[in-house]
Amino acid sequence: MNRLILHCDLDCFFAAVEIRDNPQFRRKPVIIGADPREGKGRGVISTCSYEARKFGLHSGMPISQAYLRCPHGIYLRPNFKKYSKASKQVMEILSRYSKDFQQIGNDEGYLDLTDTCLNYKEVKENAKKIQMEIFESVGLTISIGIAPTKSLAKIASDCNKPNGITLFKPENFKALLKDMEITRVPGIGKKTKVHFYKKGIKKIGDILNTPVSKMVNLFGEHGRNIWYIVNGLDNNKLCTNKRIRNSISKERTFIKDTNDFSLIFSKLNKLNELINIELKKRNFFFRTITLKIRFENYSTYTRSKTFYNPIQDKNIQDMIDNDAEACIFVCPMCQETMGSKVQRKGLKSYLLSDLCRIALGEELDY
Ligand code: TTP
Ligand code: MG
Repeated sequence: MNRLILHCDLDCFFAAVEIRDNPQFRRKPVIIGADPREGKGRGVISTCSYEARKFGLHSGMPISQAYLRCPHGIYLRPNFKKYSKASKQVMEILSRYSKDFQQIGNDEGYLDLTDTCLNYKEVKENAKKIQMEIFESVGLTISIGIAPTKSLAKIASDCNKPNGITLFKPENFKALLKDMEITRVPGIGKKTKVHFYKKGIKKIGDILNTPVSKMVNLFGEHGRNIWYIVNGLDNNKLCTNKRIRNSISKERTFIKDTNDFSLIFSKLNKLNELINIELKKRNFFFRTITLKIRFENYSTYTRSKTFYNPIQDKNIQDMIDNDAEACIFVCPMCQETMGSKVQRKGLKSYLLSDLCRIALGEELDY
């Protein structure tokens, strides 16, 4: 029996919440992220409305570049409390449509309706009901992909954004996929794309026309996984466990580039204090510390350290200080420029992950 999997993904989530609450922003380029400071701003775009995307703006783009392309846009700082509330409301609605529900991040989820719906007509009706209910109760639009596997459903939900419903049936999905860019496939990003292009694989059809053995020869196990995905043969189940929070992070961008290490470390210590307060408040232990640094050209490096036992240690400050130093000095960019003046610009963040609660087995819901 073919499975009926839905992938539901809110449209331009953060921006859509702001537009919902400020109808005067409708049909305007709305950009959520750092303050653009008339082109001199630091940081990046979190997301933007579809009108802003017409100017080439997208998540992760430096806000200064966004301002150059779209100076008349409406630039807003994120309001996470509001987004978190909307996310919870949406997830609650989705979870009512099937006991097999998996939330991904704050604005996506999978539903398995194989046991609930008899045919495609019914599953489409359910998708429409979901869209209506979310629009009426939360005021947001959501795009839905329906397919026999999770990965295909994810590709499908992206095909008719915003507010679309896209159905891939076992008998037609290959024909629908064949002319699409390979970057539509989960697992092929900008970097992987280059390797595929070098071997002449540009469209999903090129993968479909390549034998799996050749995909393995060319790209190893990753090639095999990609081949399985586009052929609808990956059989990943939904992980229906309650979401467990497994990291806490804080990050800041300096207003001006800096290579003043005392300033960098004092900022890092402040972030550390904030994280420690949160750890204590929630009674978390952790095993891994990750540091992230971003340079003036937006190249970003992360370095992690994992401890054998979970810790929640007052002296963690020292460890973080030492690791910060290690992190900064192992950055390839620093190694390249060692000896000459190192342009270490803008320490951005660090996070603690692999959190454990002191009461073993207890899950944290957030
Ligand atoms: P996405 O679902 O990736 O993006 P989106 O909902 O804004 O747009 P789309 O219609 O294409 O689905 O991410 C959900 C939210 O997560 C997004 O609204 C803002 C946040 N986010 C960031 O803060 N930074 C990022 O780099 C990305 C990708 C998302
Ligand atoms: Mg989304």
